[in-house]
Amino acid sequence: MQASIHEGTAVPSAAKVGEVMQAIAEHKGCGTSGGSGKASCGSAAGQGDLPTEIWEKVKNHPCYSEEAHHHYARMHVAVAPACNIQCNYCNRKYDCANESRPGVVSEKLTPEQAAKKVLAVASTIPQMTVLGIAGPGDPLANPEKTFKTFELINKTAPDIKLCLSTNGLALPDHVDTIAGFNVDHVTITINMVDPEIGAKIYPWVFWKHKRYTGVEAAKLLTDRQLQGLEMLTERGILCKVNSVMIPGVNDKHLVEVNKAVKSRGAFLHNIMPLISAPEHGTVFGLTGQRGPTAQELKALQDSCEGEMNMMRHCRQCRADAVGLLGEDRSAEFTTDKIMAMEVNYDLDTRKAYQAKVEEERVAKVAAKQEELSTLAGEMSDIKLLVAVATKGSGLINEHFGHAKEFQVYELSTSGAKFVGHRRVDLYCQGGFGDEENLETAIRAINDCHAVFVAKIGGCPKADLLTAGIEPVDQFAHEFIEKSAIAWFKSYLDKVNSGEIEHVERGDAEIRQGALISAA
Ligand code: CLF
Ligand code: SF4
Repeated sequence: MQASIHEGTAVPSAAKVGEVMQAIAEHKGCGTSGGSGKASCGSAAGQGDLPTEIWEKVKNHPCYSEEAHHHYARMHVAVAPACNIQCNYCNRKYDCANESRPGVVSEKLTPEQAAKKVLAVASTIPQMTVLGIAGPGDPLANPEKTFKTFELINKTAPDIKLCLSTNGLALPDHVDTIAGFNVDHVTITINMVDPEIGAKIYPWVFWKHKRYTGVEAAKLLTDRQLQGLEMLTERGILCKVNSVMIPGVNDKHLVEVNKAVKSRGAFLHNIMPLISAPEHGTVFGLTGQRGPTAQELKALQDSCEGEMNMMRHCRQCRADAVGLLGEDRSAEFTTDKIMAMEVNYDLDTRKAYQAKVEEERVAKVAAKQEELSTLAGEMSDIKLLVAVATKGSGLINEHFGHAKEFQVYELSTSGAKFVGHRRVDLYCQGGFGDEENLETAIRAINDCHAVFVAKIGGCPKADLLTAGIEPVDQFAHEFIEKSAIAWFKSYLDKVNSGEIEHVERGDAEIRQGALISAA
């Protein structure tokens, strides 16, 4: 299919692209939103040191801006079933509504069904700003379906940003088409730049009617991925690189990957944990390959942060995910339901809603800055983690027992910095608490000093305290960062007065049986 070229998608001049990419390379802070006063690309207080054209692209993209992910949603449409490579962490053979792993979806869609679904979701969820194609296979191994979907959405819902995630093998062949469709955001999953390491991750790739294996396959893949990355950044398209951290295979090597992708103009690096269990039926699951612990993952992300912007809020979404990152509303939008739905796509309503969201963001950032000023002059090396139960909007607005995940913030005299999230199984089972799930939830946040909740019952409170984690419900329905900074200030006061002694916490578990996605 020949892509239609839309107005306004002209390739910028080389000089302009050079300026912008230079600014990207120098920019730090996206996805970290620290309280250090350093600009964050998710900050509603301003665009900081970001060029306006980049700011416009990231400010309401939930994956490219950590701050935006509290407010804006994305959706994926599963129009791309085939894949042209095999990853040892992927099995697309079966679906489970409670699990997400590479390629797991409930329904595959035609481009026409996908376009209808986008309109249905956009009418129901006005904060849905981004449509991504991320599988269940590789979007560029299914170029007709992928680009037909983009064409239809460009026509019917032009305010929605288009996003694409690929393994990169076919990328160099499609860069011009991607640019022609005004796609501003492309993710490439790059797990290695050394074919010897790649041979341990990819058993084969299929290229120009031929199957390649071993080091030869990995060499072909890495060459094509890096070529595609360079071609995209030359055209001013924002590129995010996803890497799966596989302990003992590529964990140490990912520092080198980070340098390689930064030098080619990547905007953001997202290092995700391998989630691997035998029941997933993947090669790594069946051979007992473990994923990283929470501390191992954070240490690697921290070590790469000096080099470039790191994403830490990825939820490793399903290929048909709908909603805010961390929530999944895909069951509300099955094909049957969409066909029966009265779709009322109203741009004005969407804009009005988003204007309200922007007001909330400004208020949130102002509250954080005000609280941060109370830490001025504090001298302490203490850094600690806290967990937060939230339904979104940057508020502590979820009950402990209803939380499906906890967001994790690092607190220091620099402020509150989002550093990750932990998925957990529901503790509250409607009238009673599941003790086993409580234990796994505590293990998931075992590296945290406190957990901030809107409400919590007596039993879990006691168990958390026994585990050394302070349940904090005094900031119910208040802003997360402002509250966390206020709590940290009082923690420091208690340490300084000798009322409590600061102790380091242990490691935490990343829940197995969550998901991995090609996105
Ligand atoms: Fe989807 Fe990916 Fe676009 Fe986001 S997801 S195609 S960039 S709109 Fe986001 Fe999901 Fe992580 Fe992907 S949280 S898996 S990074
Ligand atoms: Fe293909 Fe993605 Fe699965 Fe890898 S993870 S085999 S690229 S669908």
